[in-house]
Amino acid sequence: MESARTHLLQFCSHWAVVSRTKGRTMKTKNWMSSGLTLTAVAALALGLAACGGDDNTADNNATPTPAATGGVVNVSGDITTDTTWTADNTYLLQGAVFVRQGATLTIQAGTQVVGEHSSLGTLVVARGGHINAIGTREAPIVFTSDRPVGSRARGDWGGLILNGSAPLNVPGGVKEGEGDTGEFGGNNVNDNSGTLRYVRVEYAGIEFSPDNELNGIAFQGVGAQTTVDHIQVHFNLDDAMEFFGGTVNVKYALATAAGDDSFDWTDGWRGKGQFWIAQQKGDDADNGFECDNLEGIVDASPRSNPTIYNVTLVGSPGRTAGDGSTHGMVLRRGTAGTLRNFIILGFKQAAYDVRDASVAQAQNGALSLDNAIIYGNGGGPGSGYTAWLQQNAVVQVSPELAAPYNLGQPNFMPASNSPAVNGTVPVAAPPNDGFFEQVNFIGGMGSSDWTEGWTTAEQS
Ligand SMILES: [Ca+2]
Ligand SMILES: [Ca+2]
Ligand SMILES: [Ca+2]
Ligand SMILES: [Ca+2]
Repeated sequence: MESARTHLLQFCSHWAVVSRTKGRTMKTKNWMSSGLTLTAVAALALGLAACGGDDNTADNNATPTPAATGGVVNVSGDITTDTTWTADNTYLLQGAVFVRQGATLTIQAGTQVVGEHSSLGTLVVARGGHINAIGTREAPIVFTSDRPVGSRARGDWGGLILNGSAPLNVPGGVKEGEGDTGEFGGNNVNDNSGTLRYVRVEYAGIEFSPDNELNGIAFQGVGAQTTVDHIQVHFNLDDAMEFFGGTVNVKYALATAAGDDSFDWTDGWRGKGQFWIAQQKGDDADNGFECDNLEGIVDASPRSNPTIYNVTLVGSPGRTAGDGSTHGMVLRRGTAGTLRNFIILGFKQAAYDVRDASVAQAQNGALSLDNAIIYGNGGGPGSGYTAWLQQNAVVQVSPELAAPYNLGQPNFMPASNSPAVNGTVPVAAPPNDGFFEQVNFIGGMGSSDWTEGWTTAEQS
């Protein structure tokens, strides 16, 4: 790795060039192609004064989406004491902003947080740090792009990263986050990183080095005492949500137009999920679920083994070329899991594909799909392990959802005569453990639209 000084010198020369052009694309291209890590770029952005002769530390093209009142508050570096962001301001993340150990960042309902494109704005909650982002249906907390409405796209800024100290299955049990975003993992199953509630993360996932993109929300070794419900990730360049080990539980999650997978897990994630919906946009997408135990060490312990009830995964059925919208679920590299009350429709290839070391998990029952509706997937209902299609209540029938493929006005609600609600497909009862809700429908939504009011379907 090059020295920070080398980076700084490169940065200064790049900045000198691009500050004359005042072109955002040019600026980012220059430092992304230099392969800098997120922290390095952030540090350099903070160290701009060292370049000399350029007093312009702001991106003149940035147009933060305006807040209701108040002004734009620039935020950079470390948050080391308890801090509150209020809804009357817009907070502009400049570079990687870290909520450090011992500090709590409270974000009021209705607050808008904007990630600066030019500096790879990103919010990282470090191990031992806390975030309390509690929005409401009427006043969600929105993390979004600094570009104007209508010009926003995947990868405009970094994303939201939570690092906890819950167990991973990687050698040594601790891992370094992508792009120098800090260590995560440990021994605390019940670690608590705070609360995310009625939170949207939009147009994030910036590519900070070739093939190294950020997730919308990365749950990295996040523990079970963390509270996460009512979250949407919209138009992310990489996965909408990815779980790297840990034990965090997530309820009411919407993933729309992700450039890679809608939900991804690896490294031994053992949490719970209920009421999840993914809608893919066929221009760019991979799998609805992409699920690993651990690449290279497929029997690493603890094994990825989540329990997930009530999910609707919607692909892009018009997609016939390229990589877009491939499988409903890819289950591989030794993952286990209990998957119940699923609807999987409209993927280019199979609804699910069980691969390599996960076939043995399916054969021994540690990985199972039951009580599900599978429909309209180009590659057929399932591949790799087909016994679920014969033995379990996995039914191939149209789920009769209102408008699952409509990108601008989606509606995932089952019709009253839908097999998801009329008893055609038996509904599995989840564990009665205080997390799961007992419901009488298959899929991520019943007769009440939990996405209404706080989510977005804007396309740019
Ligand atoms: Ca990812
Ligand atoms: Ca992925
Ligand atoms: Ca993928
Ligand atoms: Ca993956």
